[in-house]
Amino acid sequence: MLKPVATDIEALKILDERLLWLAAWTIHNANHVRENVDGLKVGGHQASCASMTTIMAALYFHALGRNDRVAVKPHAGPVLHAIHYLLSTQSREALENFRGFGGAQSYPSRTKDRIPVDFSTGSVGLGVAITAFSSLIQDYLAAHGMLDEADRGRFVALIGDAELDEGNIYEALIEGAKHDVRNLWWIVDYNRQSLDATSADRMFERFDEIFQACGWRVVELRYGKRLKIALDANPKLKSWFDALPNAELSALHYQGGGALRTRIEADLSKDAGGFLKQYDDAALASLFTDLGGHCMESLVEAFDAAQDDVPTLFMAWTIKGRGLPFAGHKDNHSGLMNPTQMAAWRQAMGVSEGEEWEPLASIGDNARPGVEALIDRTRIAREKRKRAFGQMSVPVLAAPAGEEQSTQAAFGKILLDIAKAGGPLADRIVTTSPDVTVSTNLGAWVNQRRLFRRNGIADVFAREKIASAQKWSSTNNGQHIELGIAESNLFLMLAAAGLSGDMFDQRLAPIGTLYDPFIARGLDALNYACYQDARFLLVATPSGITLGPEGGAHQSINPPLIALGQPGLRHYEPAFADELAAMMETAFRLIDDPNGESTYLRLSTRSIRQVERENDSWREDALQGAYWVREPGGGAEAAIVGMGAVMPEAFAAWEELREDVPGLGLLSVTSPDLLHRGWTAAQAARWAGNREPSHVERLLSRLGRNAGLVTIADAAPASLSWLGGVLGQRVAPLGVDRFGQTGSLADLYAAYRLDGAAITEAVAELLLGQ
Ligand SMILES: Cc1ncc(C[n+]2csc(CCOP(=O)(O)OP(=O)(O)O)c2C)c(N)n1
Ligand SMILES: [Mg+2]
Repeated sequence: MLKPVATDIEALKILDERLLWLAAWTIHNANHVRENVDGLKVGGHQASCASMTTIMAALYFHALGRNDRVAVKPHAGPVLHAIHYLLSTQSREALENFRGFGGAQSYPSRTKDRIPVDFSTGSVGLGVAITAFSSLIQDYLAAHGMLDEADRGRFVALIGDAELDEGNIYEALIEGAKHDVRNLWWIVDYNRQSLDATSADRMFERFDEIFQACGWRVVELRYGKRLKIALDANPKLKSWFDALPNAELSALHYQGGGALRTRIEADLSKDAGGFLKQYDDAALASLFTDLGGHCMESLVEAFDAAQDDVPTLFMAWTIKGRGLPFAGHKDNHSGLMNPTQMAAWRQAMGVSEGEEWEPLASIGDNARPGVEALIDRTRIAREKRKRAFGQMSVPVLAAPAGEEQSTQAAFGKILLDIAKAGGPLADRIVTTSPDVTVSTNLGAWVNQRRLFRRNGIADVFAREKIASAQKWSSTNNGQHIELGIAESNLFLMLAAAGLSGDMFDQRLAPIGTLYDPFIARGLDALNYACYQDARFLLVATPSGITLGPEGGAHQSINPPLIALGQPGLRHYEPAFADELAAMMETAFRLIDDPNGESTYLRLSTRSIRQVERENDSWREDALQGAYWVREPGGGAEAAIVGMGAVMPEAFAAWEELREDVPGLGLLSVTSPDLLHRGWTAAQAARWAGNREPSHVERLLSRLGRNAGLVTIADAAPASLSWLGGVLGQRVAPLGVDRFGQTGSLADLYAAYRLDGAAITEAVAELLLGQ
C-alpha cells in the first residue's frame, strides 16, 4: 500500500468545490438543459452528491493508493464521473448524456460505464458488503502465491447512512469477522437523511458498538476543525449541539443562520456566553456546516491515521445537499435545483455562463499548479484495468462410471477427479458454500484440497483420531471457503471471486453450492454478481419435489423460471452424469472466456439409470439446450419433452406409448434458458435479414405442424410450456404448480402429476384433440 504523501489541502478544497459543481451541473444539464424527447423525468441526486464531495475529493485525490478499490454509493455516481472528468478519463459528451442512452450511467456500472468502476452499485448494501469478500479474495490470492504483496490494496465502501439498514451488511460483517478480514474502510456519509425522511436517531448511538464487537475500529468525524474549536470553547453550546435530534439539525441546516441564532438564543441564552455576537448569520450557518465530513483537514488526518490493515468504519457527519438551496431539507433526496436557483448558485460558485463544463473553471492562476499536480498524481492510480481472460486450460472432463447415479453424486465425483488429477484448473478452482458443503457433495473435494483460512485452524477431530469422513483442517493454501448460513454472502463471495480476473489479474474458477430453493434468499446478490459480469459456477442441489421425504420447505419450484429471466447466468439441468460432465467443462470455459457467462447447474439427489449412448452426437445439442434422446419419425404427431430428474418417467412413458403413437419422439431438455435465448435471438436476427433457424426451431420442426408436446419438469410447468409458442404446436405442460409436501417419489409424482400415467393421459388428450 502506498504511504500517504503530504497533500496541498487548499488544492483539495478546490477539487471538492469542482466536484460539487460538476456533479450538480451534470444532473442539471440532463434535467433542464438537454432536450427531453419523451417527457419522462430524468432525475439524479444533487443532494446526495453534495454530501459526499469532500469525502470523495480527500479519498481519490489524496488517500487512495494504486491498488485500492472503491464501491461508491450509487446515487453519488455523478461525483465519480466528475472525478474522472477532471482526470480526463471521462468525456464531456458522456456527462452531457448522463442517464441518456450510452451516456454516463445513473449508478456506477463496471460494464456499462467507460470510466473504471471498481464495483457496480445500485441496490444499496450490496456494494458495501462485496468489499469484504473482495478483501478476502485478495488474501486468498496472496496466500496462494497468485498476488504479490506489493500489489495488495485496500477496499473502500462509500455508504449512505440509511444504507446501513440493509441487513446484508451485517451478514457480511459477521462473516468477515470470522475470517479476520482486513484492509477495509467503510466510510459512512452520515447526512442523517434517507430517501423519505430524516433517519432515526436511536440506532446511530449503537453502530459503533456493533462494528467494534466485530473487531472494527470506529472513527467518528462529527466536527470539522472550525466547529470543534468553537464548541470546545463553549461547553454549553457543545452539549446543545450534541443533543440535537437528526430532524432538528437538518431543519436548522435548511433554515440557515437566522434560524440557528434564534434557536440558540431560545435554548441557551440571549448571547450564548458571548458566542453569537462573534458571527453574523452567514458566518453562523457556515460554522455549523463545518461537520467532519465536510472538513478536508479532518478527513485527510483521519485517512492518514488509519494506514494499518485494521478494518475501519468512518462515521463522517455531513449535510445532505450541502451548499445547495435545499440543504438539510427532509424531502431533498430527489430534489433538483430549478433553472433560477441554478443560475444563482452558478454565480455563487464563481462559474461564468458558458464555462459550465470547463473542468478547472473558476480556479485562479495561483492555485492552478497545485490542483493540476494533484490531478496528475491521481491519474496514474485510477487507470482502467484490462479484464484477464484465457488463463485456464480446461481439460476434457470424463463422466463418472456407474449404471445408476444422481447428478449430485456425479458432481462430487467429477470434482474429486479434478482434485486428484491436479493441474491448472484444479489449482484455480475455489469452492464455497453456506454451511451445506457436505450435503451438496463437496466433502470429497474439501478432503483433498482443504479449507482456506489465512491463519490456519487445526482439525481437532482428526488430531484426536475421532473417525469422520470430513477432514476439516484449514490452511492458508486450502481451496474451500466455508461460509455461515447466509446465502446473500454466498453470492457476494461468488461475485468477488468471479471478478478476480478483473480485480487482481488472476482468473479463478469459483464454485458455489447451496440448496436450490434458497437461491431466492440471495437473489438480489446473485443478480448483482451477474450485473457485474462476475464469472462462477453455481451448483444447486437438491432441487424440486424429487427430494421426496425431505420435502416441504426444501422443495424448489421456480428457479428454472428465475434462471430464464436472469441475464448473465446460463441454466443447465442435466439428467445424466455424462451431460453433467459436458456442462461442467463448458461452464469452466465460459468462466474464462471474454464472451462467456456464469452457469447455474440444477442437480438432483435421485439416482437414475444412465442412458446408453451409441456415439457423442447428443453432446453438442445438449450443450445448446436440448437433444432428441429418442428421434421422432418424420412429421410425428407427438413428442414427450422431459427435463432433469423426471427423465425416467419420460422414458417409461415413451416406451409404453411408442407402438400406439407412431414416430413418437423423446426430447431431453437440458436448458430451457438457452433454448429460449436462441429462439428470441433468431427472431431478432431475422429482422436483420438472417434467416437461420434457432436450435429449438430446428429440433421441433422434426415434428408435424400440429404435433402435440407433453412437457414434464420437476419445476414450474411454465419452464417448458412456452415451447408450444415456437412453431405453434400444442402443449400439455406437466410440472409442479403448488407447494409440495413430504412423501415417497411414487406418491409425490402421482399427486403432482409427474408420473407415467399423467404423461400417457396428456398424450392421449393431445392426440384426440387434434
Ligand atoms: C435495495 C434498495 N432499496 C431501495 C433503494 C432506493 N433508494 C435509493 S437511495 C435510498 C435512500 C438512501 O439514503 P442514504 O443511504 O442515507 O443515502 P443519501 O442519499 O442520504 O446519501 C433509497 C431508499 C435502492 N437503491 N436499493
Ligand atoms: Mg443519508
